[in-house]
Amino acid sequence: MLITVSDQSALIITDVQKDFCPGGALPVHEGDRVVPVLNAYQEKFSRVGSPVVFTRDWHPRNHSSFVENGGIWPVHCVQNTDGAQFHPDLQFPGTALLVSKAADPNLEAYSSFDGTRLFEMLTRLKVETLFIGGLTTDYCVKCTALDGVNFGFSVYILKDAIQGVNVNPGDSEKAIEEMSRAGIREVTLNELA
Ligand code: VGL
Ligand code: ZN
Repeated sequence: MLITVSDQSALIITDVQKDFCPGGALPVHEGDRVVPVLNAYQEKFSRVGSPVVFTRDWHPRNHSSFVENGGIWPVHCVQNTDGAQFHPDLQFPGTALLVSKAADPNLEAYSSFDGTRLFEMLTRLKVETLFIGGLTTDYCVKCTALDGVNFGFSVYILKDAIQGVNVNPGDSEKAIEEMSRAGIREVTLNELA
């Protein structure tokens, strides 16, 4: 069945940053695999004038999620560093919207709604349906999708354009099950009209 992208849909491209890709500080296995697929999704949304939102993990150097500050992650996506840049092959059109998250040193924020203007941005644009892809399935994609449902959006995840960090084996599968239980549906590029 085809799903139609309308002007009430938004594409959310989550954290496709160098540090989450092979060679980065917190590399996701085959994280860069999502890049060409997300570029193809962007074409579909741009064609009908639907908003495309890019989120980025944007930590201060003293962020509490880093091991040295009591957290669980290696230092990654530090504001204004090379590792925090988007993957160089990811298209970033002039009309793109940018959301930076987890910038408060004392708060972990996996959801792109947490501590940002994303909800206001989407409401102002009269968006009703979210299509969420990017990195990582088991953290940021999952938390953003679940928050999206709680905020009243209809939510799809891009099954062919997400990749998980899998701290424990199977975390991505578990995340997908959790999202499914919350009413989040999966879609692939060829199912989008
Ligand atoms: C993320 C781990 C640490 C994510 C952010 O964006 O999914 N994962 N910080
Ligand atoms: Zn982070």
